[in-house]
Amino acid sequence: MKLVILNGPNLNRLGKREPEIYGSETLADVQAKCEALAATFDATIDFHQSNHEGVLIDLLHDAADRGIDGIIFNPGAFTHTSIALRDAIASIDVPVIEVHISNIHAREAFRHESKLAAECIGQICGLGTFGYELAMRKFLQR
Ligand code: CA2
Repeated sequence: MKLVILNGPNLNRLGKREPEIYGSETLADVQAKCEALAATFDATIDFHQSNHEGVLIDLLHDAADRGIDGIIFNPGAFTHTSIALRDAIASIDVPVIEVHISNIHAREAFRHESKLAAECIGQICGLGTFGYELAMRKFLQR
């Protein structure tokens, strides 16, 4: 089982500001937890963060070309704006789970809509970084 975990813009700042919304873990902490979980299964993960929409599109295409089994995607604020990322998810056969650390439905109105969720197999939000683990477990039990 090969999984890719993608993180969008500003998630490299995790743990440095707004801990009341996003918690105090850094993205490196999240990566370490995901790698530890993968190690307990026969699984590998590629963990990426980019602030650039085109780079994220390339990583989605690349995951499909490499025969990756599942993608866990926190698209950051691109969630609410990006038709290009929606089209990229629609263009690949790999199942994608959208993950958000915060509960986007309980925040500002502009965060309530996801342009991407309809092309994903599911969305997890509001459960903190535990959402990454839940998404991994969904793929690992398939
Ligand atoms: O809750 C999430 O995981 C989000 O995807 C995080 C995005 C936000 O735009 C989405 O609406 C929901 C923000 C990424 C991280 O932004 C930071 C801001 C301050 C400090 C640390 C990270």
